[in-house]
Amino acid sequence: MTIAAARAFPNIALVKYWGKRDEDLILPVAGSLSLTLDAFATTTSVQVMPSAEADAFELNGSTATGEAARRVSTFLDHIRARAGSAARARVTSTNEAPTGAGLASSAAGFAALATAASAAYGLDLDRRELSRLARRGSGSAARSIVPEVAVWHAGHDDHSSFAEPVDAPDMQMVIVTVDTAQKTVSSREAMRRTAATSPYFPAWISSTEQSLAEMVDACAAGDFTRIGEIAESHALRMHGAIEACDPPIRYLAPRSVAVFDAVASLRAQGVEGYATADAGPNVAVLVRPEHAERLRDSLAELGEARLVGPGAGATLIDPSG
Ligand code: 2P0
Repeated sequence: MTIAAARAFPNIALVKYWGKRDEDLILPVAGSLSLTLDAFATTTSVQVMPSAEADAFELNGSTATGEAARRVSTFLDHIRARAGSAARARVTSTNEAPTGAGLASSAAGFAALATAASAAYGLDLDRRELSRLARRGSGSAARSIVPEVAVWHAGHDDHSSFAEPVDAPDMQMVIVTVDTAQKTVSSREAMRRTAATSPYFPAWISSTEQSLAEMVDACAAGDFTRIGEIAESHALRMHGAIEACDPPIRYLAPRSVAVFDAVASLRAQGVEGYATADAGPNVAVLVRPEHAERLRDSLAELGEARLVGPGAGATLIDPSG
């Protein structure tokens, strides 16, 4: 095959990935666990072009240059090395996430690219191999290969660091967009700074290992309340470690904090949701399916609130469609 296309969705971590132990292989300091969404898809097609002199990357209808294009080419180099090919490729990608909402994620992007490009270069990879490959583009992409709830095992080398599905109870999420501005410090840079300067980083690693073990048990037990409690406190620990950097980084905005407070007060009224936030001001609220619409309606005054459910892993689609 010389042309292939794939679709993948972003994921929201309930136990977060924050910090690398190997920058080249993208091995994390600890494992993580996430929910793949059923919205904000990225669709990517890859055509191998044996006579082209360079890779070409088009994102949302515009030719990408600089860092974004370099990351795609470096990623294709891993696939070319494995496929024994020197041929360049044309990569065309579109994502459905609203610009700047923090969901136009590298996770969906590299999961779709890994799936499409490996097929276009003639590699036949199973899901575990695709997860390991996607990880080389962006750590969190390892999880977007997997449907619904994924655990990413930290591992100790390229072979042992991959995501796989875990059983979990039914859960939904409300994504509350409080700010659409681009973040000022990338996750990649902020992870480095946290590892190098945050006095809380060693505690972050050990507490993440403990949270992950507890989270995996809570998922297996179908204990939604415990899953939510771990997710919310764990997210605030990540932001605590990040805010303690030198110079400091703060991703949460006053309106993000207002959403956390509103979620706590809704909980006291019997609407069971738990808030989490990534490297930006927008908040994702994990919610029991039976409480989802009420939670969404209650949070709509604080930002655009969208209800999303568990989604599919990365899948090949018809390149002509
Ligand atoms: C996560 N984030 O677990 C955490 C929580 C953001 C906050 O994974 O450097 O874009 O490409 O491996 O995957 C964002 O990190 O970083 C991320 P790289 P990535 O979802």
